[in-house]
Amino acid sequence: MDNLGEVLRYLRESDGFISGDRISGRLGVSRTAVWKYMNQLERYGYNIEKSKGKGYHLAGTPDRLYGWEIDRYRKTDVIGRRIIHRDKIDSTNSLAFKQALAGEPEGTCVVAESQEKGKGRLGRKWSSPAGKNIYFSVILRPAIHPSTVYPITFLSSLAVSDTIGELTGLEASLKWPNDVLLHDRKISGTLLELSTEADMVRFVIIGIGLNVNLEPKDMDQEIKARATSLSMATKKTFERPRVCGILMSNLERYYNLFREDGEMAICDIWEEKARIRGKRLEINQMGESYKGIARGIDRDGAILLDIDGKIKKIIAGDVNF
Ligand code: BT5
Repeated sequence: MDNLGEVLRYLRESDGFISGDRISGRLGVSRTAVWKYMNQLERYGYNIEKSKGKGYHLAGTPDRLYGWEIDRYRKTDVIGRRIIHRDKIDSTNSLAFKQALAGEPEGTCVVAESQEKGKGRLGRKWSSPAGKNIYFSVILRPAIHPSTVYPITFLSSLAVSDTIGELTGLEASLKWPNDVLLHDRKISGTLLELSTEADMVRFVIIGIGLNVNLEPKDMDQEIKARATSLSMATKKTFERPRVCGILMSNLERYYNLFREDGEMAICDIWEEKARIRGKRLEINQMGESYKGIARGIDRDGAILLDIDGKIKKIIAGDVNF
């Protein structure tokens, strides 16, 4: 894939056409090999104009989340250094989990154009139509105790919210525990899955769904009234590889902070950004409903709810809108 990425770079650098000779000289491969790369690019959906006298010209790029397209925007050392791309998948989290079990190193990402069984928390579904959004999962291997893993969800939401800010200038809001909202509608969710061994985390999978060019007509009835996307909020379309590259970069920045300064640093930033202290909330947990005033986030990611003067610590649940 490296040579293919290089060929694309040469095509993009040249304003008009670039000759087969030049490419073969720069890559140190035959002209027949260059011709084969062009055919390969066409199979991936690139529009290549071929002229006998002038050579090759890149006339169109497909809207696809290929790793080498994401690489153009990704400023990371670890997250995304290997990207597994699929057109269709059951769930990016499931494949990332399998890869991690088989020893895949930290940073590998699974990215898909569509998911047939996109997963939310607690067996819920993540609506994942093709070619519209970002569905991606990254394998992390932090050397931490399982009890400190939960704030990784917060670092993911923070990375998503910074990405939205960078791309649109809009301020997203954070909703406990894993939602990112824009204009009070859900635009992104994170699903954390982990594997542990004795007192250690073996690996964590962060799975992020981010609605990018999703339109109301693409939405299931269930989410129509509650979901939004970057394009719905701004009336613009976005290059998904760019969105993904920026997201990976922000994720790595927060992950480094998590490793260097610990989970509390992440919880503090999240708590501040979510402006959760003092908010009156109703939280559902396993069918029980609790009303109270949020007093903050504990270092394990739990919310501290003040119910008539008594603090209840809630580890997992959903805040009602
Ligand atoms: C989440 O669950 O928000 C976690 C979503 C994680 C999805 C990613 S996609 C890549 C990776 N691979 C996977 O298989 N999953 C991860 P939860 O808090 O339980 O929210 C689920 C609820 O959000 C659903 O019950 C719907 O109400 C709503 N929802 C579903 N699809 C949505 C979408 N595309 N946009 C906005 N809301 C959606």
